[in-house]
Amino acid sequence: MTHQQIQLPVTESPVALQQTAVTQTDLFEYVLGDPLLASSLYVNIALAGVSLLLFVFMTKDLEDPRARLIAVSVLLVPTVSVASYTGLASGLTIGILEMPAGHAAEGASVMIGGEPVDGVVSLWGRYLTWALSTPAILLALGLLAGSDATSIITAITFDIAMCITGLAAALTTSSHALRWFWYFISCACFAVVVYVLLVKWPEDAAAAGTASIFNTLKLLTVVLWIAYPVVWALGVEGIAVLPVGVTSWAYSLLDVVAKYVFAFLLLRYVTTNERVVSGDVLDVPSASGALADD
Ligand code: RET
Repeated sequence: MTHQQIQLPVTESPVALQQTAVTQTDLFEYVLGDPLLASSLYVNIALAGVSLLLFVFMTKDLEDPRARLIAVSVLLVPTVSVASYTGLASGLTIGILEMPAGHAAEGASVMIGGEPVDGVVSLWGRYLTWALSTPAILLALGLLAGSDATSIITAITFDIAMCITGLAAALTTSSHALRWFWYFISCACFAVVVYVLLVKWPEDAAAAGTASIFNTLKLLTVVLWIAYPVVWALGVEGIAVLPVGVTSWAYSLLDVVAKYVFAFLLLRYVTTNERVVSGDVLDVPSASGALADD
């Protein structure tokens, strides 16, 4: 077998070659080299793991189908978290993005492997995994409030739309204005979720006898969730006044309360009040029932 030598085109700008050559390993090492950023990710992997074990222990004896579904959706939250933070820590769901003209981080560069690389480090994997964890939080809240399938599905679909359009806002590099347009669409979807949480579900929870715990969790959720778009806007994706490590810690701290403290309070209630939340999984009025009334 003859070995032919392949001639690579000679480029005048070796930097241009480096731009495309940032590997996952480079990003993995970049994270490890920044103690603030690394701790914001690794601490959360550990916390999510411990929470998961605690929550499994707390819920293992539940028997009622609705209480069990609440438990399963709550258990999904730290499970997704372990995956989410592992994706970020490993460099799999992190990228270097060159911000468009007009963005505060336009022309910025980062040191990767001792070399400057054009762009900023974006932890875009967060927005992707929120599309799984936040619906699980909403499903648990909707079930706790004893809400109907229509309002639960409405809240969840707009919430997923919020996360995916938030991801689009973070990943758009062609136009500064379009980044903010995506952000605006995401906020509009968020408004629907907030409406359901503040207006629709409290009425259902009052009827179901879960108003007191629901209102505590509702407040916790609405206040903390509002902080996420604020961090986005201040962080490197938005007006870039917060550096990557600080942005990441802000999200990580919000996550600790919005996920683990929230989940603990909810599960403590469900395990001690199983009979109050008991019922069918989703009370969808049947079509035949509606016809029979005619
Ligand atoms: C983004 C940016 C675009 C505008 C809006 C956002 C809202 C994010 C929220 C995230 C909540 C995440 C939670 C995660 C738990 O795992 C995407 C930041 C409105 C509300 C609670």
